[in-house]
Amino acid sequence: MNMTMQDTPRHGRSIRLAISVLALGGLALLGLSACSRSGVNKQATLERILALPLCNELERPAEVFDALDCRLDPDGTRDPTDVKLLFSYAPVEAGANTGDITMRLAKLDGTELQALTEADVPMYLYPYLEDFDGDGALDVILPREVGNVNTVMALLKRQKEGQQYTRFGEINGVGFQRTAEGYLAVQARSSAASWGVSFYDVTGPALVPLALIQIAASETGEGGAVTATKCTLEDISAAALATQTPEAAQAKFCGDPAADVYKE
Ligand SMILES: [Ca+2]
Repeated sequence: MNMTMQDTPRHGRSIRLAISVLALGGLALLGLSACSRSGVNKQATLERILALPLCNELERPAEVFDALDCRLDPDGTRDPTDVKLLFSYAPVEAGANTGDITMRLAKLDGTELQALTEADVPMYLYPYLEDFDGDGALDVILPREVGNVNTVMALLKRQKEGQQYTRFGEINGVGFQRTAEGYLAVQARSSAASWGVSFYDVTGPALVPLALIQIAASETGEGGAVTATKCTLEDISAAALATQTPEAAQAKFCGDPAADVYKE
């Protein structure tokens, strides 16, 4: 499959979102849409899409840019109106250190509804489905790069109305969870003895940082087990500060279960 990425920025971490709704109508989806008019060929298209491996069942690629095209099934059925997410990994030229991953949203008959490109990806990894904002619609978590411990992840949010996805933002951490207040908390390892937990508002059209706390091991017991920690508020947004004092914010965020990073 040839993925032509035009005007792709080759420097920096700039992200290009290429959303083309039905704009690629003449372009073959997996080289198949030209023959998708007849029932027979629709069946063939369906079989070709379903023959792609599920991204979340694939092992992490052994090489940095050696990934297989794959699919995710956010709807999980075989209804013809069901949508599939098809991920293709653009070939990376020798010497290049980033590549592009394109997510295509298609119906089983091959109709392409959207194409969204995650550009300048330093490492090809496989995406998975998770409702990160808790609105009931399964979103896509697309890892961009794994460091020593933390992973940079793009969040592709499924719109509540309609089937489109938008790039919501990017997080970096070991894991994430939603708090009782509906925030997204991202836990990142800062060093061997400290963690950072970032809290985000996920109720708007994009990820909004609210606060960052640091949790450091202050006492260790037998076997290096952490027996006491110190939690401090490192950063807070103006919006979050408008409704509470820094002391109250520190007490709130440090008291959140997401701050229990040393809990076994
Ligand atoms: Ca969601």
